[in-house]
Amino acid sequence: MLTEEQVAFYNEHGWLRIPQIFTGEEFRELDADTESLIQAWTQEVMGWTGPWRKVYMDADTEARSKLVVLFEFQLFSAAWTRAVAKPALAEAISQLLDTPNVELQQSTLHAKPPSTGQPFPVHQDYPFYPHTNDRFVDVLVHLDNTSDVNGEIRFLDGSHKLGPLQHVTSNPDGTPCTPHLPTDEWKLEDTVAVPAKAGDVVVMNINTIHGSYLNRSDAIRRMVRLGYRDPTNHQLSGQNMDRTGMMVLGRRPKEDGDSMFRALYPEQYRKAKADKEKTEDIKNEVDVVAG
Ligand SMILES: O=C(O)CCC(=O)C(=O)O
Repeated sequence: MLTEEQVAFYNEHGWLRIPQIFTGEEFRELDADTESLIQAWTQEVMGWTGPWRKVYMDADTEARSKLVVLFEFQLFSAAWTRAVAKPALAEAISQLLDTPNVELQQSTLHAKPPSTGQPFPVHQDYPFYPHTNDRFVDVLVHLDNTSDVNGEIRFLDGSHKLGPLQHVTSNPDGTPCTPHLPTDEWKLEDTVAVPAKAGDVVVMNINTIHGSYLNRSDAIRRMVRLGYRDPTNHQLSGQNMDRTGMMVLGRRPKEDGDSMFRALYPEQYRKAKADKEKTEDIKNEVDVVAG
């Protein structure tokens, strides 16, 4: 359980480090599974795109900069299934979201390869998976110790209070790029460094502005982001839209007009509803024409 001071710190600053949530054999299993999943399923990719790359990196670094990504860890490893539903973690999230019900929305590995691991431009997570309100917490599970050398997470303190901000979403030539905040207005230098130990988690509000520097060390820096929400906080678009998440605490409340079909298969539900409305529109038109 978090203390009142920890919850108040999160509400004030928009982030919180919770030490040693994963320890001992549990941590060793996560560490080993992550390593084996990276070997089996991932490849190094160029990573996030956009004009920020030329501001954050010189030409040579930019050309070499890489990222390793894997989504939905709990679908690849039983140790991760247990980890995402760990009761102590779920209880802590429930306190931060101020809800008895907690739903997992996604999980994403961001691993920065040695020497070239991509920096992250300052951004909010909101544009990647917008929701109707900010009862959404991102949990960064640290698999390695982090510091200035390997690119620890950094926050613009208290920035969650600004609410969702307009992000840059296209390159100068009009092609789409990864959402990030304009580099002339929002600077990584203004952020607070939050170094952490392997096994710690660092949590943040969906609207907290954050980023990180390049990994300059000779070892990989691995972090798994777990997104949790109050199940009545509905997603509007983006990553994992229309995927029903696993409940890790409490129960899914039934809302007005809800049904089991809608809760289990939101995409099919929306399509079926749109088809029905279309059919009804056609029928209405026919009725009008037929007089
Ligand atoms: O892995 C990092 O350093 C930053 C991750 C991040 O920006 C995110 O998960 O949204």
